[in-house]
Amino acid sequence: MVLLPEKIADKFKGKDYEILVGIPSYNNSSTISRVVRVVDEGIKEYFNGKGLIVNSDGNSNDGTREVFMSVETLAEKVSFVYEGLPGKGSAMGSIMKLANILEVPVVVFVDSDLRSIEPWWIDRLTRPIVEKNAVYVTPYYVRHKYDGTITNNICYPIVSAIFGKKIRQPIGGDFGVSLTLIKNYLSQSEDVWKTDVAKFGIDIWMTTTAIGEKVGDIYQASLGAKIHDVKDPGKHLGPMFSQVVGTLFRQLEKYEKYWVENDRIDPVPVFGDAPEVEVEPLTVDIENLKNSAQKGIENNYDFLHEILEKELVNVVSQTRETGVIELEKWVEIVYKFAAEYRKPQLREKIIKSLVPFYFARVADFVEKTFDKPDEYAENLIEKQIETFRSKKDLLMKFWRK
Ligand SMILES: Nc1nc2c(ncn2[C@@H]2O[C@H](COP(=O)(O)OP(=O)(O)OP(=O)(O)O)[C@@H](O)[C@H]2O)c(=O)[nH]1
Ligand SMILES: [Mg+2]
Repeated sequence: MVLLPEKIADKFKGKDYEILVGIPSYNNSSTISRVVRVVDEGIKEYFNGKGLIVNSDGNSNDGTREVFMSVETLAEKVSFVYEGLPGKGSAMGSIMKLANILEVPVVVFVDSDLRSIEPWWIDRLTRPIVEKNAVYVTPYYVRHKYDGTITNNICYPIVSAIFGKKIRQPIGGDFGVSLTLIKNYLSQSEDVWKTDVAKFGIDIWMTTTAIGEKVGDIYQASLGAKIHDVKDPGKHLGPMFSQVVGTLFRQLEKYEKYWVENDRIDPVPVFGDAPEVEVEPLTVDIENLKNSAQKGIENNYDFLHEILEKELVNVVSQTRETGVIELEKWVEIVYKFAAEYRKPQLREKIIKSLVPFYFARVADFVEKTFDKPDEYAENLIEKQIETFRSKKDLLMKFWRK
């Protein structure tokens, strides 16, 4: 359970904040001051300064909290170290709890490594809630074609094709959330805070809960470019993949009724115009990706043989040989694993042995888009949704077995 010392809330009670902006952090001293400054400007411009800026930190050892507190702001600020499992989700959960105690009508979450945040992001992320009837606003930004590989290869397609809401950045991290939805999140089983929801599973959990609970409308906020501390998928994203996808699979199980019956893909309105932007370069070590894929499959070879149907076993040996996997086979593997994930004793192994296929999928995507413009890559990502959608029957078949 994410606990927030009541006394932190006590200090800020009765102040009638119109907005609370939560910033989770862990060793972000070099980037957090810009985030705080810009957030404060946004609160000044769009909420007359009547906001609270909250830093929920994972006990950083680089002075992140001190930097946060040292920025002079019009809005009030508070920084604390959350309790609970270490991770982004625990940080966010404690912010939710504080917002709930203080009854702040709208909450914005922004990452502390953002370098492209602007004051008007605050407006874009909140106006659909304040002026329309949205309960949840996800970010809509331009990213480098190889930033967001977990988003592009699994989260965006499944949220669209299976959960039925075309949300381009379901795990973007920068969200607007109404108090109504915050209360819904906090009414869910406390046990979720003992799972990967306490870590990087938080974003996909928030998005799929917002969809599955049908609390109200969802919007996307046009934010321009996402520029942040980027990661090479093959080197840094394995653990994040496990946490995000493990949570996504659990949510498929939890909201089974919702998606089994749903056959639509609803567009989700984008609020605001897209400014002209450029993204920063990002290099991906493709040989490393392929090697990690091959090695990972080798290490899980017996297990993969055990759980996969005859047809998919061929994919295993093929991917072991080449280090890449094409889209169709990737979708089949993902669906099979999602269904098998419901067996508690297999969970850990399932996710661990899916990671090398994710590396292989990214490697294939990089090979096919390497010398192509971003628009070409974006089109491919869009097309993937059709494949995930056309194979929904296969997911059902695996699911019912
Ligand atoms: N409090 C806390 N915050 C964390 C922790 N891990 C990550 N965060 C914060 O969560 C936010 C997002 O983390 P990043 O590492 O930038 O991940 P990301 O941008 O979602 O992922 P990529 O798109 O893959 O780079 C940042 O503000 C981090 O400081 C943690 O263990 N504790
Ligand atoms: Mg980041």
